[in-house]
Amino acid sequence: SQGSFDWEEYLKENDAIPAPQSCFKQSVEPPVNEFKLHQKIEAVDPRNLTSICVATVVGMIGPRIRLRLDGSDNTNDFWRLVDSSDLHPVGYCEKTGKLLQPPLGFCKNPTLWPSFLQKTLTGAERSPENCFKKEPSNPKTNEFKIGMKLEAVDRKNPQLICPATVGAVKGEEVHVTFDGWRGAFDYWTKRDSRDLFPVGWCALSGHPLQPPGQKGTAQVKSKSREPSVSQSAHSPGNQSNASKSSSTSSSGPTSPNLPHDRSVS
Ligand code: MLY
Repeated sequence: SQGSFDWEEYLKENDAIPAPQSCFKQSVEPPVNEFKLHQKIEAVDPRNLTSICVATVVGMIGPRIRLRLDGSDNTNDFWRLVDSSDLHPVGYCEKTGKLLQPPLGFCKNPTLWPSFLQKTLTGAERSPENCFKKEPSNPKTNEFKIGMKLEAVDRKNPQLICPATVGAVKGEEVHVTFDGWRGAFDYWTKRDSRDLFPVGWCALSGHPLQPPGQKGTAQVKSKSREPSVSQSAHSPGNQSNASKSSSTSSSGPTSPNLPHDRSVS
């Protein structure tokens, strides 16, 4: 399905505008991915942000790498941009006087951590310094407006980046709604989240972009079954319930199919 989605056409059809680049904590030129599979790094444990752990690069897509914490199983894998400040070369903790920690849920007896650590690093390839790119600076002002389009990580399927719409803005947070999906994937996040990208970012960075879903895209011109639904009703609140109707033929994805421990950030 990659390449079958055309933003330009889609924006026209939906009479929508993209959120400006200046909204995002992303560099204008996506960073180059110089990591290699199986290399080891030090990374902030996503479930315990004060802790830095050894991690292995187990996958990559465009400028994003998939990480597995050494001593943890594959159910806690997570994705990071190569310019994430959560990533450091092996040796970072030692240099900065921090302790390398076992991951939350370390698979062995904690007393075995020191020997596990030594073993896991011995002979392993380490990502060189040049792989780690400088994190972009924070966007200064909140220019997100309801209805603006963007590309966003699907946090329930974090390998995916999808067309999305700003559903609401509240203080420093934005409500990200996924185009063509019924609300089960939507989330609130800080406006400077690394999971949000300007329209065109995937194309620029060589990352696949999912096409929008098929479920009644209550966008601008909805020949809607819900006549009173206006564009602003697409915004926050009880969207997932409001848009669920047993009489519709669309079978939106339901949470029981979804992993619960995958949310990134
Ligand atoms: N297999 C999943 C994929 C859902 C992806 C939704 N994203 C793109 C918003 C499902 O159909 O439930």
